[in-house]
Amino acid sequence: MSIKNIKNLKEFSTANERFEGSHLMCPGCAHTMIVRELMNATDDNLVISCNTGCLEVGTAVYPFTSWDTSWIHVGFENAPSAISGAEAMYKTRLRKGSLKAPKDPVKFVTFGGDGSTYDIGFQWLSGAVERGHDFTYICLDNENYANTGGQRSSSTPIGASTSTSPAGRVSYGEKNKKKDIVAIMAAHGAPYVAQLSPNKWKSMAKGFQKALETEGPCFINTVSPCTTEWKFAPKDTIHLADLATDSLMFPLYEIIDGHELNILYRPKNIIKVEDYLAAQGRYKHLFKPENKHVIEQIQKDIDAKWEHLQRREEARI
Ligand SMILES: Cc1ncc(C[n+]2csc(CCOP(=O)(O)OP(=O)(O)O)c2C)c(N)n1
Ligand code: SF4
Ligand SMILES: [Mg+2]
Repeated sequence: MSIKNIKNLKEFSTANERFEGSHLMCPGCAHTMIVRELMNATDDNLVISCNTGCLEVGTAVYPFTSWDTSWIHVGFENAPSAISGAEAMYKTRLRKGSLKAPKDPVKFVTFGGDGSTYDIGFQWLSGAVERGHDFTYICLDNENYANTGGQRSSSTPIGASTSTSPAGRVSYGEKNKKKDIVAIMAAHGAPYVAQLSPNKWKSMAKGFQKALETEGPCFINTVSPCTTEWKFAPKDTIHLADLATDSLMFPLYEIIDGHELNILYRPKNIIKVEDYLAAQGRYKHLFKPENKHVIEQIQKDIDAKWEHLQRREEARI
């Protein structure tokens, strides 16, 4: 693989223009930043499949496309199956000699939102990883079904108000804890699994490069602040990602071969989760006195998870 220069942000951010700025995503949407970070991290030929969601709907409005790569859209849930077929066909044709190996390698990538990844498309993702296809799956985790009006998903954190877990007189919002998709994918024994965030662009680019270089199925969960459903100003997207990583609401780490865990970012000053929550309209009801216990619970869960990750890293288990 050809590794791009990831030392200089200016050079990196204009390194590869394979994803056009013209699209219908909201201003400030992190999905597009994450896609650009992937594109800028590599010169490899890319075959990309997309589940239905904001990214697909906003970047492929017939007869236009924002993608200057091979790009497949299938259903809401089965882009991992589509990419499995493309990857298997590519390898078979190379083996049989009906296709000449290109100068730059071909890499297979799938993008899915949390709705399609954690919930509705999970079985297709699990199957593709279990079969061992050589591809990288990137989940754009904005913690809700944004494209259809901000419904809860199993990635929605406890306390968030969504259109199907609305906060009000009788409810503080989402009641269930977020599913740990990183642990679930690591438990498949995938060779490379990570959680990355676009504000830490160097570690995100390195993680993408590692995944593309690794033979076999790789899974990356990315934090994707959603200006519309998290309810913050579009100019603050990266600030929100900073608050997410510095409060450890989204710890950044990788798991290799299902067991070796490395923490990728240790904030110098860990901030209270309150600061992260206060920056978003979807959590504003938590600051009423009767909901204080929810914030305390979220902080407790974060502290326990951080402790667990550090112990796992130290113990090398
Ligand atoms: C099988 C099926 N169920 C539901 C839908 C409707 N649908 C289209 S996009 C979407 C939400 C996508 O949410 P997510 O995967 O989190 O992506 P986001 O839009 O948040 O990036 C839904 C429910 C569909 N197209 N197909
Ligand atoms: S609703 Fe959210 S995820 Fe969808 S385009 Fe807008 S900011 Fe991006
Ligand atoms: Mg989503």
